[in-house]
Amino acid sequence: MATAGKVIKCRAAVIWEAGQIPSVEEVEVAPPRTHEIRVKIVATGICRTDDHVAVGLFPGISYPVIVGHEAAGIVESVGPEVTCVKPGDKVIPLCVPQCGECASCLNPKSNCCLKGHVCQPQNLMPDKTSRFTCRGKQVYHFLWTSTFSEYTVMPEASIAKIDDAAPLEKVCLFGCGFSTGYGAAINSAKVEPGSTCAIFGLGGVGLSIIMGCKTAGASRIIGIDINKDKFAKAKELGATDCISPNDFTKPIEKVLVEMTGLGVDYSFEAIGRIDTEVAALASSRLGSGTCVLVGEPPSGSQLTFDPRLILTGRKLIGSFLGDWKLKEALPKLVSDYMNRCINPDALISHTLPFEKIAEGFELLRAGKSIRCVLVF
Ligand code: COD
Ligand code: ZN
Ligand code: ZN
Repeated sequence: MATAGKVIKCRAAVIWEAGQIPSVEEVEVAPPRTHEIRVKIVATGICRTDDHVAVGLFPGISYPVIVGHEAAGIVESVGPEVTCVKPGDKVIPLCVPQCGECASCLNPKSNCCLKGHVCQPQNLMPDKTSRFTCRGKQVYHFLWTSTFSEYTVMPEASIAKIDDAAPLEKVCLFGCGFSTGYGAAINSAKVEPGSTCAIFGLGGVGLSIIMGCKTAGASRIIGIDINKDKFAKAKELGATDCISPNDFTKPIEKVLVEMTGLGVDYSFEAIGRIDTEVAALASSRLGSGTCVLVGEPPSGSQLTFDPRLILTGRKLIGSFLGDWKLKEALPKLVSDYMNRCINPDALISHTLPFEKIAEGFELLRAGKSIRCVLVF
């Protein structure tokens, strides 16, 4: 392309400091270096984690920063030694990389790539420099994705090539929310046909867990949320019951045990709160239930609970980005979408032009959106 090897000036949303929502600016994006790829982002969803950075709740972040990690786009140019994609390919950025070489990538049971942000918190490219500048200042990267920019640069490990026919303004959700929730049910819990499930939190992630439970053949799927506006969509996607803790005087775990006899076979926490994590564990079935933690509580939180809850046969497990090895899993998930086996389209409650990103953040904070997709 005519822009290959050159600095590109384009729109991006910069968070200048914690406590500010992203502001749309003109930024300069340097060309990709060795093993890097520059991508034209076509569509990007807003995830709660992006807001955590805006609010200042995400650990280890340097500002100014460009966030965004749930997107789809087209390769504009590639740096030296890139082999996995070429200009023009449709791609999804990976907020958890798959380098293919580290101990986690070589372990079939783990997707926690040791080069990723969880193991090595960093706001810069692997060579410790940034490709972004704005108003003469260096701007930091986020999760090696920074998709709230019309053009962004990412390492080869953080990109998956997808079907040329995929609609980018829809499949962007595979980059985070849908894959996180759907995989928690399918891969982490391995929900079985005929089982009972409880999902705490009916945001985009919780609703994707519901879709996973339904696909796996669960017979009863109970959604729990304090915002009853979420119930209609949860039922449309497969929840058989929806309840609000605010409608009961007794603890919600007691309500769930009474509803199911001994508790649910699988409980999921998709809120990111310590109290609901303990409630989810206590709602799982005595002797055989599994509780899956999906939501990330504020940094520094400590989980405490009566150990008898697990000594009596319950299992407590965690799920990280749906336990997918994303580089190899995303092309298949997108194929399943193209073959109409899975369909997260219903999660998209709003589609806005990129310039209206502040409105997208307001919708998220007001609990009015499930997923807001921004299109460039
Ligand atoms: N009881 C019941 N429901 C509640 C409560 C409560 N006390 N508090 C909030 N809720 C509900 C809200 O009304 C809302 O409907 C829902 O919980 C949360 O939904 P959202 O829309 O805010 O968030 P999601 O679904 O987009 O994501 C939530 C997670 C907590 C899963 C997410 O922020 C997270 O922590 N992800 C895990 C970490 C991870 O995998 N990160 C990868 C990159 S993001
Ligand atoms: Zn996310
Ligand atoms: Zn790795």
